[in-house]
Amino acid sequence: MASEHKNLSVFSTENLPDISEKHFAILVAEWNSEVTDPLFSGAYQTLLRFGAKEEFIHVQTVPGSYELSYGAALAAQASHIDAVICIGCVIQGETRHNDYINNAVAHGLTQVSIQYNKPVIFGVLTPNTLQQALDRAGGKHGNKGDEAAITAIKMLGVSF
Ligand code: RBF
Repeated sequence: MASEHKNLSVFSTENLPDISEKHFAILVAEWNSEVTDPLFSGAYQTLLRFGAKEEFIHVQTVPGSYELSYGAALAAQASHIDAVICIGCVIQGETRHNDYINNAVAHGLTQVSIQYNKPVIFGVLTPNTLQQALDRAGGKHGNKGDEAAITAIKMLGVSF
């Protein structure tokens, strides 16, 4: 998990499932786009790197992270979508808006995942500062977008 001392984008990529026929939705919040753009690029490139087809990656922006839940619900209810990756960045401000947004999105995405039985990945940064966010969006702590994509791929390999 996130740590100041570890590059988080070092992860195991052994035994990943074949995703060449899988369809992915990537939802990207427009707020803090200097952070969400590189997170998106990381997720997109990682899906391609591990075998996803470009034409099977469906990208949609939403205004802010709060809107990710609704976007995820629309994506997850689409029968051809296999996994949903949600990208956002909510930076702590002087008021408690970040708590409300973060809690709402975390619960919303969990609910969508369970309702539609599909992986819905929480690729939302919740930093105290913009610098902390940039450090995790292709900076010194790696790119959480890469990790979100790997998590989606791994979850497609989970079955009982
Ligand atoms: N959306 C984000 O994705 N990141 C933010 O840091 C963020 N900060 C916000 C701060 C305030 C005070 C408000 C009212 C909204 C903020 N939003 C942010 C937008 C939010 O996710 C959503 O788009 C709007 O609240 C409209 O539903």
